Formats: sequence, structure tokens, C-alpha cells
Amino acid sequence: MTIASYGPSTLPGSRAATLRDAFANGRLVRVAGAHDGLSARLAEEAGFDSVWASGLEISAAHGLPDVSLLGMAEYLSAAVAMQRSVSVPVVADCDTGFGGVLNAAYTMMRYEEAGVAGVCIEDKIFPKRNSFVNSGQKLLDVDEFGRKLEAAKRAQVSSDTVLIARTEAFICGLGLQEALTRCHHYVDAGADAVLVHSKAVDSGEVVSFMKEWNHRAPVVVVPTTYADFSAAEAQEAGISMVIYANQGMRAAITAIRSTWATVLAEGSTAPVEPRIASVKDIFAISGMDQWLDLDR
Ligand code: SPV
Ligand code: MG
Repeated sequence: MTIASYGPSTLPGSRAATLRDAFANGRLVRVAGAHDGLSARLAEEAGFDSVWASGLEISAAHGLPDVSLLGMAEYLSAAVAMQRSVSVPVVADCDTGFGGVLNAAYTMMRYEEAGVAGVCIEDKIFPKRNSFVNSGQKLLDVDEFGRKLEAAKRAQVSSDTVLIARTEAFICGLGLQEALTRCHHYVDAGADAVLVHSKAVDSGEVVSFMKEWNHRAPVVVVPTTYADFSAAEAQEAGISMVIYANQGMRAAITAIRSTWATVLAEGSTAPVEPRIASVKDIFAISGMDQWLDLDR
């Protein structure tokens, strides 16, 4: 357990600098999706370089679908719980920037103030739907999204904070040229990196993007549907960051369902005890000893 049990052990600015160093040195940044302090800490404990404050996970953790129902303050408060629980950089999924141009600027102000290293906004129309919903995917006009990026950049205080512009061009079925044109425009508007999302069953779309992109700015991918795309292949393709956005929550759902089904079927918790974390383990991961030390 690190000092992060009491709060972040690194200054917010230095976490963003860590991301920038990795981008500059060509080190692949591996990022795990999370939705609260515990899931973020499990990602850090496993050895991930960074935590993705996933909109899908945060929404689901509230019992809601990822269709822009929660407001910025709720997403921010979840990101802050993650930020306080780990020492690695947090990259926040900020959806569309939660509205128009001014909302994008305000999003940058509040997330950066909270010490979040990376702010990611996507080029869909607010309200947005999760990228894997098969209907109602609508892209914002490219110039309008450029204005949101410019406004976010103008609101940014620390030069270290990373603004990631995410294009949903492939998600909307618009193809490589649209994805490239948009990403070039977004870098011109000030984005520090681009996230190229794809729901293809293989890595073809993102790899074809990489071949034409010529390393103009770091590229982030989210290999959810093309799950066999390895970290080594991503590195080989010149990708800078891979986000495993929701596998942690999916693992938890499966484990919890199976545990509760067994408890009801067997009439006691005895059969599941050997395969679930102990209360001692909960104490350890939540920093019980370190906190009690403060009272000694
Ligand atoms: C999220 O984790 O909320 C994302 C990634 O934005 S995805 O669900 O693939 O759209
Ligand atoms: Mg999202």
C-alpha cells in the first residue's frame, strides 16, 4: 500500500508530466478503466500506468446507461475519488465536454483544478450515447468541435495537462479519410493527442489510421471489440496509449453474480469463502493500518 492511502503521493502537475514523458519517449501507456477509488486502486495495484475514469463505468455504477444522464459534477466527483486513491495519472472520459463550447472550457477548468492529468472530449453531439449503441450516433460539425478544443485549451492553466480529442468518425461509419481530416483539425486546434475509437471486430481501422497519420501526435485506442489486439502490436503500430475501458467492471459483474447465485443456492456463504477477498484484504486495499497509524 502506498502513501496514496492518505491522498495522492504525487503532485497533480507531475502526473500529467509523466504522461507527456511517456508520449515523448515512445513508451506505450497502458490504462485500465475504473469508476471509483477502489476500482482505480485495483488497477494501480495490478501495475497499470494510468486509470481511465470511464463514463460507461461511472454511469453503470449509478445504475444508469451511458447516455449523458449524469452531469459534469457527478462524473467529476467520481474522477476525484479515483485521483485521490492512486498515484498514477488519471485520464478522464469527459464525453462531449458535457455540452457546448463553454461547457468544454468549464470541464477543463474543473478537472484540471482537481489534478486530473488527462481530459478527453469526443466529437459527438450532446447528449451522446455510448459508442457501442447501434442507433443515434451523431457527429458534431468538425469546426464546432475544433472551437470546443480551442476553448478547453484556453481554459487550461498548466502546460502539462493533456487534452485528448476523440473522434467517433469510425463509430459513425464515416471511414478513414473523415477520421484523418478530423484528427488533423483537432491537433491544429490544440489537442495534445487524439483518440481514434473503433467498434470493428479487428484492428484494421486503427492500424490503417496509424499508417496514414505519420506520428503527427500521440494516438490513443480502446480495443474493446478487437480484444485480441495486443499491447505489443499496438506499440509496433506506433500507438501511444491503450485503454482497457471496461474489462474490470465486467470481471466484477461476473464474479458478483456467480457469488450471490452460489450463496442463495447453497444457503450459506461457506462455499464462496475460499474464492472471495477477505475482509482483511478490504482493510489492506483501503489503507486501514496506515489510517490507524495516524491516531497512534
Ligand atoms: C467509456 O469507457 O466510457 C468510453 C469507452 O468512452 S467506450 O465505452 O468504448 O465508448
Ligand atoms: Mg465514455
